[in-house]
Amino acid sequence: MSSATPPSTQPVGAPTAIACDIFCAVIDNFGDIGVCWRLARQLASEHGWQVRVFVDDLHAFQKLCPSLVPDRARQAIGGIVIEHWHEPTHAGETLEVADVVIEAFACELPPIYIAAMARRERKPAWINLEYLSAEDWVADFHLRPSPHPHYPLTKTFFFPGLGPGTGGVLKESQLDASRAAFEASQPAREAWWLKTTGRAPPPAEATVVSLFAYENPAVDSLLEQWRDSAEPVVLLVPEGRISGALARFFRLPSFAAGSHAARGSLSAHALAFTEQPGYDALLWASDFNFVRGEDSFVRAQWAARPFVWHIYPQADDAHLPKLDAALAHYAHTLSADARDALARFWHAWNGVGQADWADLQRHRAALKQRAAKWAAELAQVGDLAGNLALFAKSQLK
Ligand code: TRH
Repeated sequence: MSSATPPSTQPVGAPTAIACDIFCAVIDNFGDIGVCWRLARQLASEHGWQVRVFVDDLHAFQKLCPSLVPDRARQAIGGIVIEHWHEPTHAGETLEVADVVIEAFACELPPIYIAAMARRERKPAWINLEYLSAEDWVADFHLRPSPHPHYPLTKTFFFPGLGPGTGGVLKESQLDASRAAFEASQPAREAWWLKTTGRAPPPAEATVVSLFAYENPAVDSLLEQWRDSAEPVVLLVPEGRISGALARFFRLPSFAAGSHAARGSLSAHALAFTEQPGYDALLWASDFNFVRGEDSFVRAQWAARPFVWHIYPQADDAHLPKLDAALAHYAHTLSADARDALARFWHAWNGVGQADWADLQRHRAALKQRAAKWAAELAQVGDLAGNLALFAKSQLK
């Protein structure tokens, strides 16, 4: 039996591979490093690039990549080099400039690194990877060049998005097949439930909900609605910022990983935060996913199940137009009734109005259908890593 690499894939780290440096400053939570790490893994495994990730917070990183050693200055995981980036001037153990330099979310590159980029005979492709927004203006700004004021260098703005003309969102080439395999395999799902909750899968009539969210005042009423619902609701809650509300509701001192609790129709399991690739199975095991920020929001779309988005809150409610822009893409083919119910619920979950679970559940079948169709539509925009690799290579010619 041959274990040869498929013909289209270049082996990771081959000498001729494109070298790529990704710089990531963690603002908070896990989305900054979550997006960078996912991108790094995909550029390495699917495009054969030689990737280095500079990240300033190895502790946040370790949560989604447990094999990382937080006090190590330089290490390699899965063929990807990880450098602890001591912002702002540090540029790694040795100053090597890559072919493709990705500055994530407008974090500033070390000045000595920029100076070295300018000295390099073959100028690197310099990309500022922006945050995801579904707003229309994104397509106009995607791939706009920005010449450096002093150096002969041009930085290009790369905008993820949900519509045509944007950079798209990250999607691994094997993702749909992995989801289909999980969905098709009863033993795989049983094993997942046992490993993750210590219990067998719930009965078919139960609604399984995953809950990954920031602190949210709407959760108290929602927990009451689930407690009082006619059908059983099984809640899967990764340990984190919403856990305190669960503890209060169940009158427990904490709702740490491994905890189980029940009230009325609601039973809840607190889950350990998994390594990043493991998060998808939680979405696939659930009927309804509550997600947040950027990366889990994208994963919920690929999971092709109805979901509710807790958008990252910004000053002056600047996030609300972004929420509506995402709804405009996602919900536009739903009936007016279903679209309004979804918008009401998403708004309520983001602080505007009252979250009414029964109102949303009335449209469950339509939402389920839409979720699957949307995943197919979104795939038409192309995968971000592929789009980025294509653009970067066009710059290196
Ligand atoms: O953690 P987030 O809220 O991240 C962010 C940050 O706040 C960031 O500053 C902000 O700009 C951005 O949102 C919009 O949510 P997000 O983006 O979903 O990132 C969470 C990551 O954690 C994602 O990659 C999935 C991963 N994850 C795991 O690896 N294991 C888990 O068990 C869970 C629940 C998540």
